[in-house]
Amino acid sequence: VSVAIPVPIGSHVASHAVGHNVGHGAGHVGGLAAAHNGGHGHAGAHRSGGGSTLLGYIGIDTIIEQMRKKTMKAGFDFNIMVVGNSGLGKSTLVNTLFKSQVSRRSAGWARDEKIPKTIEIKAVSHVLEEGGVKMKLTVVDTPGFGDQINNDNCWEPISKYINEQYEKFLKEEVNITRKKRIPDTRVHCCIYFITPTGHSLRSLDIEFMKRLSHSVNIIPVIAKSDTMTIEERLEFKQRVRKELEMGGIEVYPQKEFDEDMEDKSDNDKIREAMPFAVVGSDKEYQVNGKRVLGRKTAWGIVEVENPNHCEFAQLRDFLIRSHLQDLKEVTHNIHYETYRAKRLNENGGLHPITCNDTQESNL
Ligand SMILES: Nc1nc2c(ncn2[C@@H]2O[C@H](COP(=O)(O)OP(=O)(O)O)[C@@H](O)[C@H]2O)c(=O)[nH]1
Ligand SMILES: [Mg+2]
Repeated sequence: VSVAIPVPIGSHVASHAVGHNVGHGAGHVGGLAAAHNGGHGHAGAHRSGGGSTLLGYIGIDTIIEQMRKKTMKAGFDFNIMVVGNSGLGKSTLVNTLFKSQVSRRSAGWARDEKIPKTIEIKAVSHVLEEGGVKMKLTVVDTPGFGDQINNDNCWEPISKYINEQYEKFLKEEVNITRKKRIPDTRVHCCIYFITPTGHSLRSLDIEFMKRLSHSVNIIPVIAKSDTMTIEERLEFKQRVRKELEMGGIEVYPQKEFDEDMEDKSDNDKIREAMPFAVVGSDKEYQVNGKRVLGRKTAWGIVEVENPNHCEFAQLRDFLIRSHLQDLKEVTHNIHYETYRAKRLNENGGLHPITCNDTQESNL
């Protein structure tokens, strides 16, 4: 790893502390030299220069701040798909995750309404902002999945949708007048809702995950886990993991994409805890003087964000706070790349794809 050129960059701790705190204020309140070094985890690199103050600070580490500013300005896309039978709490969970009405609740069957014959695919976008960072969140809902008597091939329209987004991106990418920033509608993660039967996965579950695990990041969750006891949950989780393994199904985070030992040990913990047994709710209750999201039952309140009650908080932390960027990267570098390679191969080159859809620029 070490580079063989011994350039004496010099210890710049002093000058850095005085002159280069500008712009770190927002992210690092009270950003003194110590906190700053600690915060970025590069204190070691600063000190390794050997004490020469001749050259002083160059400012390479300000790339982080520069990137932060750009990211804040540009915002980013995050596209999440939910799949599972009706009534498993998909819309509720998405709203719980993002603490807002980003997903419409199923209205229930009206009197003369028939069960839909096919799977509808609905994408709804919202711009959410937190700490000055804008996220364009698109929730792709798949009402009707698994609701028919014969559910053969019900993964097909979903697979088609996922590939269509790759195709759209590819078309933009190979355009001669391509956009500076290609709008990203690719599905970054697919949350698959497992019915809390306590028995085993259904063939529909296996079939879906098997078919799609190579084209999208699948995150299975046990829906409505408040309907199971702690023991039942543990046993069910174990069984699901075993069945996934027996079926040769790799869900996200996939072992083969761990980049280093740190990744591996972080992701091993996730893999051992999967599938997260979740509870969703958009109602608030007062518990010990604090307002919490929960479900009120005859025997008490199930607190959605209490790790002793369910694994919602673990799912949220994993999905948003630790792996959001990785979900995007795996989608781009692995799933999209696979699609792209296949597509360009079967086309024998780029040309046949570019011929339509170029009317957007008004040249
Ligand atoms: N017991 C329980 N009920 C839930 C949970 N999440 C949602 N529900 C309820 O289940 C019903 C269907 O929820 P909805 O989010 O519309 O399901 P969807 O069809 O999968 O989108 C609603 O009455 C919700 O209040 C949960 O975690 N546990
Ligand atoms: Mg719904």
